[in-house]
Amino acid sequence: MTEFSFLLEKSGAARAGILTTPHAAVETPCFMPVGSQATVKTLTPDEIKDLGYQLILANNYHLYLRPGTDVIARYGGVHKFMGWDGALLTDSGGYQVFSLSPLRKMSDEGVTFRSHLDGSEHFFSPELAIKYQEIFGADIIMALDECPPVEASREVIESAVKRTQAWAGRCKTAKTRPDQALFPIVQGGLHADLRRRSAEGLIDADFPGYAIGGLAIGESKDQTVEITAATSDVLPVDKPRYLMGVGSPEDIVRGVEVGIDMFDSALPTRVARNGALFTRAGRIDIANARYEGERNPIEIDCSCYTCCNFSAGYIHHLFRTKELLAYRLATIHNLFFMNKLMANIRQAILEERYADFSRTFLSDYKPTDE
Ligand code: PRF
Ligand code: ZN
Repeated sequence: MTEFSFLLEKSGAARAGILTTPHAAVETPCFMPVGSQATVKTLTPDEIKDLGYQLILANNYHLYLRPGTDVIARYGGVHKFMGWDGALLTDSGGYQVFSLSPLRKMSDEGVTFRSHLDGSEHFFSPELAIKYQEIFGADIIMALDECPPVEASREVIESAVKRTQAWAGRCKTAKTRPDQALFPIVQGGLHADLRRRSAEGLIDADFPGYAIGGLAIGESKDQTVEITAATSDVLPVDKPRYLMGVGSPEDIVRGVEVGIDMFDSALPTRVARNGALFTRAGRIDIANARYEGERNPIEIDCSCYTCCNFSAGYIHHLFRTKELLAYRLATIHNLFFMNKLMANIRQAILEERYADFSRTFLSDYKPTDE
């Protein structure tokens, strides 16, 4: 597959590279904004590009249920449907079936689930997850996996590892499009030995990149980092590593430290719509009374559209009055912050001062402002 490649510019614990896909070349470590329903909430594709993003994420589960594969097929895929010409990754839906469906039944064949929208019954097999993702046409597609809750027994997690590996093989066999890269997903809960076994089994089947799933689902942040490190350690050096569903600025800085190249999370855009804005000193709550009448921007030296044009007091007013512009301006600021963070991370790696960067960032950044 010549349309897909990963060039490592700097390798060590923290890595910097360039991920080339049919629609765009992406500098790593990268953060992917989430657009589950074929829209990064409140922004246009032009705005996402202007913020510096070349790769975004959509979801097989959401798009399969609504508007459905037939509708998207009529447009020739998600890119044309949503007017996005950059790179796109779709998640397989395995995780969403677990987190959103009110009812599901797993077997080796696949998973039967009920729609969270209307209760209708549906079935995903590895083969169908690939079939739908081929219709959607993302640059990177994900294998169907089983993601048990963190507190599940070792037996349940061991069986999920086996099933996830068998399903990755079936996804690879089912795949027909040469212009899409398929990533399998490492599971194994908080058991370092199961993580290693899961990774090694997938590596034997040789994929163009590997994802780490089943984390950031309720365990402590130290556990997330520890298991990510143990998994990352056994993954091939020359392939991209994607930590699914992570996340926050502080989690990304720690993930990069243990060798992760790609991240996605709805958190920066979701918390923005609740008035939680990222700054170097941590998250602020713009609805707090302390911002009433504030004439400075959210962050004095931020060069995002929001900070260049509006005061923190004005954004505070928009949130207090629930004006729609509030959600757009807050999303723009947080996504600008995330992109700037990734650029700073990358530069620090290239200049071989990532340990310093990480220490300084984590000591300055307070996850919440109270
Ligand atoms: N599997 C899939 N998608 C995911 C996860 C997973 O385990 C997670 C867990 N953090 C987020 N998104 N397929
Ligand atoms: Zn800003």
